[in-house]
Amino acid sequence: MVVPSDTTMALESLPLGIIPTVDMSAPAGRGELARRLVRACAERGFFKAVNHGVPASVSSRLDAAASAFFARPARVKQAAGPPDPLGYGSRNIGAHGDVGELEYLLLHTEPDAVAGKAKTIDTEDPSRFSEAVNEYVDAVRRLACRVLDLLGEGLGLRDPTSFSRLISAVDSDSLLRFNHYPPSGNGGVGGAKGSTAIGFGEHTDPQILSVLRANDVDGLQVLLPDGHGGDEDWVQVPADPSAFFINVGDLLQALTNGRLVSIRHRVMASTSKPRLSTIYFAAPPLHAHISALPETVTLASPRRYRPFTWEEYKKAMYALRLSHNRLDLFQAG
Ligand code: GA4
Repeated sequence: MVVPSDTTMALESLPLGIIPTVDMSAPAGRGELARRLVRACAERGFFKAVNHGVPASVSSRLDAAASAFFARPARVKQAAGPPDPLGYGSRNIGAHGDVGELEYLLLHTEPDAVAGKAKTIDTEDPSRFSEAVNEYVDAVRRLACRVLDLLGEGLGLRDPTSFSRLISAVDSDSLLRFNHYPPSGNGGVGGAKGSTAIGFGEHTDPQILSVLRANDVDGLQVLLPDGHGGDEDWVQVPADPSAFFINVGDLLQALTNGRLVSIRHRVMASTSKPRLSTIYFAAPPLHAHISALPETVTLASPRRYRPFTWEEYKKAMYALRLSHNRLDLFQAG
């Protein structure tokens, strides 16, 4: 047996795990962290980030604001809707008949947009809500930028900040989503078969990167990229309120010419306890041109998608069902 004497080799051969866990404090150094992130995003499109640097107080303040909103009477919540596409919604997802066992709140992360919506969300003290959101968005955006810069480095990009610059632009089109899944047992819609009720149907996220955090209730499942779509390929992601779950979005798949993969995921309704999750969808400005970075296009790996703008992509996504494989429409050819 050959034992690698070189530490780097030994670290690189560490198993990825079905759900890779990445320690963002970089105990093995920045280079190794970058390589591990690339491997996780290329082989799974998904990882769990621990020691991520987002203070627990920032997350709990946001959770308190979201829980207070969802605890309000239906009539009050409806004043923050309907989702057009932003705002409060219940059961209906998008405009083409997709439904799930949840209620949600979708916000644009631009501070003026948050302040405007906060008036209908926390009528007593709108600034309490908008401050909690702005503070959280700043912290998760920083985390997303760090991940994207490390991916840029790990992929050997001439400008490793190419991805993070797109999401940190002042006119970035990033969103924040709160999902509240009530228990589906006790005569709920899921009934006796509660665990088979769909909370949020399978889909890929259209943006660049998604950063999710949830309470201690399971439900999130990911489809392994090399799976064939059978039920056995769905992997349950055990809940961990102290971690962030990060996935590659369609745009990052396009920007890396398919090197990093946008995975399909879904949420199954829980039978006993409510699940609360918050997702930051890091997106570029509407006018941003999305085209595979030259370093990712080679003879062996020719250009897979035609260039498009985020605005164009969004138009297509809102015209389609949740589970549609939207990137297929943008294949080069
Ligand atoms: C999926 C990811 C995000 O939650 C979201 C969703 C959006 C919506 O709820 O308005 C979409 C869905 C998501 C993709 C296809 C369209 C649009 C619902 C739907 C059926 C906010 C997003 O950006 O795309």
